[in-house]
Amino acid sequence: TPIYQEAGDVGSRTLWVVFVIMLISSIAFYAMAFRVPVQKRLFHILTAFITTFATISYFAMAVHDGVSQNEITIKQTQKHFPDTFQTVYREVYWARYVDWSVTTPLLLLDLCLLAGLGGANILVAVVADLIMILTGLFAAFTVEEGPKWGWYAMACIAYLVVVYQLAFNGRGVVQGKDKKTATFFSAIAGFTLVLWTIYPIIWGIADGSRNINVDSEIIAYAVLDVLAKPVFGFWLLFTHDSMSGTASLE
Ligand code: RET
Repeated sequence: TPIYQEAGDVGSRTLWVVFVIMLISSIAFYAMAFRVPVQKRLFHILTAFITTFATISYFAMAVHDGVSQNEITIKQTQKHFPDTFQTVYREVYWARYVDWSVTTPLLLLDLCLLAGLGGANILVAVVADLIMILTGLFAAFTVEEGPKWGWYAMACIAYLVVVYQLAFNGRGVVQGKDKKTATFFSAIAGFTLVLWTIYPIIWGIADGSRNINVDSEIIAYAVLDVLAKPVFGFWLLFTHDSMSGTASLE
């Protein structure tokens, strides 16, 4: 008999709660965008788009679109007995990867523009980020252990490129701006890097090695997503609005 690993009540309710948080944040960000002068609006619009995509993807997951079943066959070898095979069906929330492939580049754009990074560096960060999400998607759907961790390793290397762009190039170039912007960049980019690093860890113990159940996986990503999008967004926009001079973050 196959084993089904799927969301229970707690998981489904969590998806709806995050859907509402993303929706309310999006409305708030669009409202804030209207209130600032047009020269300051770029960060507001980017940030509002990020939570808009998250709203859509959480809706998709909550109504159970954007979810598929991965069929995994596990060979159980026992002494003196013939090999037995156990089939596991685990839910894969692929809507996350659609969301991440759009929103993580937009989040990076927020940070790169704040730092004042040049076009080439922005492009490298964004493309490395896309490679990270796409190879992560392959990792999620490949059921063979070898290729799965191969894809995962590729995604991690791409992630290191993103970290390098923010932590080294971003920090370097923001030093040339006013002190307030430099301090703020260090804080919010540091917050981002810590949060982002937890995603591959969760992935490894949830999707990767199936050591935690689907409900725990949903809750872990829910907490991270709320911190990485709405909390990040409010922090960025309130700070941006309070900074004197419209050009300070452009
Ligand atoms: C995967 C698995 C493969 C290895 C790595 C990953 C990194 C994912 C990241 C996701 C960030 C998502 C954010 C969402 C916002 O709400 C794809 C999990 C490195 C960094 C910030």
